[in-house]
Amino acid sequence: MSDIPKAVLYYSNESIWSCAVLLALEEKGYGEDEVVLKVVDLAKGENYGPKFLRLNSKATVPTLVVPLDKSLSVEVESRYKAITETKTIIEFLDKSRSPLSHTNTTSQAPAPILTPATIDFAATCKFFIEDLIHSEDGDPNNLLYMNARNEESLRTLADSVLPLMKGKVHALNQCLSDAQAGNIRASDKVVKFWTSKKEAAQMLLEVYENAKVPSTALDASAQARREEYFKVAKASWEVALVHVLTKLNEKIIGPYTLGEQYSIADPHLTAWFARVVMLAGGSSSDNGNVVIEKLEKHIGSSLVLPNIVSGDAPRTDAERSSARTKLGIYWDTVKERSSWKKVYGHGLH
Ligand SMILES: N[C@@H](CCC(=O)N[C@@H](CS)C(=O)NCC(=O)O)C(=O)O
Repeated sequence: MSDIPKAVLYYSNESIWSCAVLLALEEKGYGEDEVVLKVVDLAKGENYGPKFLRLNSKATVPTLVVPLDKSLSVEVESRYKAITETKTIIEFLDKSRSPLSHTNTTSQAPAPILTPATIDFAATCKFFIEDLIHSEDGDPNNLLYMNARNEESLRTLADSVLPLMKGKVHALNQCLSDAQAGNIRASDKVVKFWTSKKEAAQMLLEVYENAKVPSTALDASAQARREEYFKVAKASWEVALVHVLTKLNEKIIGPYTLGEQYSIADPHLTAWFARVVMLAGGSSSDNGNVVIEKLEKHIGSSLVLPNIVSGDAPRTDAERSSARTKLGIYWDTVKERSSWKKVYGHGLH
């Protein structure tokens, strides 16, 4: 069995969408030896190297490289394809391990089907994943980079994101100079891609590098860039994210996204929510009420999540959880699962 080509997950622990896939692997009962895990160091810009770009031209993790169906025997030379979107990776993982397909596994864990069985639920699931959790308004990486709306929080943020941003710019500069010197071969398209990524990263880098300088001591253009940064940060946290949180709190059926059963939407929502809570100063030991309070405090008065009014239809898990909002109940419910403990047991990331 060890000779059979295995799927390889390229991931990073710091990557929120990688965490969604790690949650899904555990929920689906994949054994440790079924998928090979390979770390991609984003702080060293490993995702931008030509080798990784050949797998995924968007340079993102998670990326799942799977042997093609017909190459599952050792005699046939293996052929692979790369799946480069979290949504598609989780769908693939859901389909690839079913109660009837335990052939290549050492895991005895059940293989629940996470994809909704009805057209209506499939549409609702798609709405949660695409229109809310993976929407531009809720982009957790943007929320990370824009997690400062005043000078004090900008100084704190810079301490945590500077190494990553510097590593990224350094790696992109290296790729560009290697290509120019002819040390590596890169198409015009790839050079353009590196250049645009570098420019975007450099703009943020400049704001973080100046973080310790008071506004009054900045030159006019650096001051304008900081003002613009705060404007975008405010819109991201106080308008766009509030919209997504409010919709989620309204639409989650409860206690899980689609009701009583854990579904394919849940690894996405759990990872997304854990990241947003972490950015708002929450921790893995907080309960559902505390994380909502911390979110409301961090975001400010624009976030008001309505409590579930007592007298609503009784919900078993809601009764078990003391949380007062649907998102709070969601937090308390997913925290009990082994997937959560495996991925976030040592803290949010
Ligand atoms: N749409 C992609 C987004 C993946 C993504 O944004 N990945 C981030 C980490 S969570 C990444 O690889 N960023 C690399 C970089 O910005 O350098 C998905 O859903 O898989």
